[in-house]
Amino acid sequence: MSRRRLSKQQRARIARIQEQRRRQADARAESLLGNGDASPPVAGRVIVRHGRSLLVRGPQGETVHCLFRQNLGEIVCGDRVLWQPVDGGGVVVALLERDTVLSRPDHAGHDKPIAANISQLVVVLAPRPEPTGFLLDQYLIAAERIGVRGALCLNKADLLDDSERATFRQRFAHYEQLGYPLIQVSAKTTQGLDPLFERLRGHTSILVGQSGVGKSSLINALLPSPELLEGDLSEATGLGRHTTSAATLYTLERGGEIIDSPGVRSFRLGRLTRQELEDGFPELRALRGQCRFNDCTHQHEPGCAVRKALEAGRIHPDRLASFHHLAEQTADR
Ligand SMILES: Nc1nc2c(ncn2[C@@H]2O[C@H](COP(=O)(O)OP(=O)(O)OP(=O)(O)O)[C@@H](O)[C@H]2O)c(=O)[nH]1
Ligand SMILES: [Mg+2]
Ligand SMILES: [Zn+2]
Repeated sequence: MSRRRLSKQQRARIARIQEQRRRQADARAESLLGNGDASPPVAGRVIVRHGRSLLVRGPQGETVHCLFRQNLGEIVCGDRVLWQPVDGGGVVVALLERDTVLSRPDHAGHDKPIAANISQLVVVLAPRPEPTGFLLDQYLIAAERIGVRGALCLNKADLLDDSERATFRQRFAHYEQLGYPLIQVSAKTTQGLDPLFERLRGHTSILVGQSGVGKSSLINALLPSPELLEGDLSEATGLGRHTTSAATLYTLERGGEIIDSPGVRSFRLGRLTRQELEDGFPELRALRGQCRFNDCTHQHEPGCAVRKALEAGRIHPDRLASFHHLAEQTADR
């Protein structure tokens, strides 16, 4: 039997089990609602989602475990909802409109939301694991596309001496020129946290990046009581490490909200047209319409404003390389 056939059967089996669980969850939610005293629904904010249950923050800041009606679609961390108090918990009965949503395509190419109602995306980088510029660029394009601020946080400054620290920062200095703030910190020593607090104030920010760069450690350092982070929100790996398994929202005492997210190896953007891709690069967007040919690929065409800017040092070669790489992936459109 071919591998493919087997995995198809497995997929069908998984789909059946999921559908069964979905129906069971729905039945549970409905029966809880039926037993309730029909008090009016209240507003809430989704703190974290674990499978078919949610931790929701209510109007008084209290948290309540909620089931949800399964026809509401994908509910994620940061969502605003209406929930109905029932015996020992709640049932989410409505999903309110989102300001923004960060998503990524699943295996089938459908957009899957990761977090909602964010206003800032902070890409966390560290000397170890070695950063990949391509991943960084993909995240910043996602931020541009959903219309939220992008920023870079260089963590683990304590691993570097003064000159290495300057070199590391210099490596990303061109992002600052593009309007993405650069903040160098150490979650371990808490060095540099004040500028980060300032940057987070007034925003709902999501921390994203490779696994192990220190997103959870940073949130730990930013929160007054670190123990808030532990418990069921992160799971221990065999290596004695904690790796985040679900996006989780925290409120900062000094203002703002911050979402921890599971680390990734890669972040795929959905299908984008060339135009949409160019819009994701502020430095390319600024040159819109200035190439001689309006379908210029910025590779070898005469009169290319982008190549001219590259030669003049106004566009970083790595950024243009990312663009070409992504343009290839998104094919001919
Ligand atoms: N030296 C040093 N180590 C750090 C710092 N921040 C985090 N670490 C360490 O880096 C490792 C990974 O930290 P995490 O906070 O779990 O990283 P993460 O980005 O949340 O990882 P995922 O949840 O898997 O995405 C841990 O061993 C931390 O102790 C730092 O500023 N300096
Ligand atoms: Mg983590
Ligand atoms: Zn061009």
